[in-house]
Amino acid sequence: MKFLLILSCIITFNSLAFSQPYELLTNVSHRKTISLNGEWRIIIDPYENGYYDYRYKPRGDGYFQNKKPKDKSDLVEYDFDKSETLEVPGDWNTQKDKLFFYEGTIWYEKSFNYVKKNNKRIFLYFGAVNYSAIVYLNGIKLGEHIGGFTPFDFEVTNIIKSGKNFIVVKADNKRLREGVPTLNTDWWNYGGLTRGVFLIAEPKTFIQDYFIQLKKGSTDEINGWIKLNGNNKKQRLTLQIPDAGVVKEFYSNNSGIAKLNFNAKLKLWSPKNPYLYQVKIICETDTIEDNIGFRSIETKGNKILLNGKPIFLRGISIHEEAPFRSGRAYSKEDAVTLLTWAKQLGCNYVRLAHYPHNEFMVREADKLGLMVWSEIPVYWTIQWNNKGTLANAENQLTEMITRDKNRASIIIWSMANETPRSNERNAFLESLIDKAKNLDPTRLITAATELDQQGKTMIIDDSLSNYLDVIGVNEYLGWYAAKPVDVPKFKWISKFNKPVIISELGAGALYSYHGDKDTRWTEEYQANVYKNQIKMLKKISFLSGMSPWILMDFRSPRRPLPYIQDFWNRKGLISNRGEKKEAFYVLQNFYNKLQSK
Ligand code: GCB
Repeated sequence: MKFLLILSCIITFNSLAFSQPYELLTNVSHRKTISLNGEWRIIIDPYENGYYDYRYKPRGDGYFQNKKPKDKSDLVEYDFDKSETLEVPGDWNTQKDKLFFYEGTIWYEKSFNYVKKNNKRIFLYFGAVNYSAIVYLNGIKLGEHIGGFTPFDFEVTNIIKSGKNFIVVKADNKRLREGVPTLNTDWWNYGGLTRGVFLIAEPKTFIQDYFIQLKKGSTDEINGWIKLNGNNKKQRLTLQIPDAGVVKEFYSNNSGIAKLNFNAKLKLWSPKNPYLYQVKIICETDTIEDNIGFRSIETKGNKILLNGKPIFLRGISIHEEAPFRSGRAYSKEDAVTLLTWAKQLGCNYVRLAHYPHNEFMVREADKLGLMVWSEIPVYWTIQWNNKGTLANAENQLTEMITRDKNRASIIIWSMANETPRSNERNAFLESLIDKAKNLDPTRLITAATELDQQGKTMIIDDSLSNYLDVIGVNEYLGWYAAKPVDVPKFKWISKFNKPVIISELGAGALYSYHGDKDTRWTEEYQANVYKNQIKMLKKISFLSGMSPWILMDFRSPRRPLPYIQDFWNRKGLISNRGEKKEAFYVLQNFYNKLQSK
């Protein structure tokens, strides 16, 4: 035991050197990758036996060693090679019945062959692991990551070998009071390696990241930076945007950063013309391409301006729930299905709730011309006084913005959803807002704030709004409060001269359950709520947009009502099997009329 303890100390100490993910590589789909997707071996480990010893200390000989008995008398109490499998990407809950409600640790193992090239640096990239991950390659700990919806990577150049290698990941989706999100959410806690896993090969000095966007408020001045990673930091770089006739040269400094600032005559990206330019960055040691749209987004009084002109956001909220098969959505096909439904509804905008969705969603939104609200899971009752919680939220925010800051579709970063008023909350969120503005000075900042109700008057007065560019409010008149028939009688007051988006409204209905409009859960009831909401919304002069709740039914442990919910939140305008409910057409009709105005 003593020996084991010493060994475990050495390993824990050694691993500290690698304990953080590497700086994030962006635009992975345009890099040289080898997919590690497919079948992974798994061990279900509710007691974390593969991690802790019987004194609850991290074991030096944990499952990450992927051990085999040395001889016939050797004791090894696990065997990945004989264990069951799960598909990656994919949540575990919907792949095996026994894992449907599972919350805890599952170990994933993947063996693969690799041919090493001397002049390359190699990175191991995870699209997302919910919620926390500890990652090992060939028995060596690479690091840990917390947060279930954002990517991370590790440099493995010196650990990966030619020949056989194995990766082990301890994925744990235990909910935590101090977590982001915290214990309580209204969506399924899908666990596991929910997005793709890739090896990325790069030259010794490579283009790690870049920010190529129009300067705030401008429609012809590109402002940004390119960042090189490696020893050869000072280089000559060329930026080409062939369709705009742009060929510009820059020099990176000692830190590998080249600042960009130049004018260009551009076709602007908009929902009507979602034009994406091919952008090429070339340095002495590397090149990378991307498809980038250019547009400006600002506010003026209570209006949102896209490319300098007021625009009303005809939106819908979307969870990352897979259409037809259910489970966490992860593929391009999932993204195209969900966003095509939004287009059919007449949307020019989607709210991707309540966490950063996979990259296909924002890339497809770019192509389809849908503006996007993207948010982090700072939801309900976060521990506002906990510094670790704030650092965790800041990290998720940083990873979201780092991955998606070049997507024209994204116009708004959201910091939080329905968080209770307090000074501590404001301080926490102000800190996130500062961070977001620092990382990306071009986009608007929002949050779904709290409302006050006095009789039939709704008052927008949450002091958090002082720090926001656009105010989001969720209201469920006709469902959680007030009768549908009374909804049009409600008046709205805002204490702020800022644009307001109704970021949620809605009602539940089981597809094909029919009755009169006063019977809960019928399609008629839901449609009636939408009709009355529309009557009310038309009268709110300062309204700049809306994203009713929600495009498609989604799984939630808070929704047990037998025969109706069966653990689905039924507020979808479309059922989980892809069937459109009556309310879909009510909203579609309203959006079509708005468009033709
Ligand atoms: C809300 C939450 C959302 C819930 C929704 C509901 O206000 O923001 O996450 O799913 O209400 O259905 O109650």
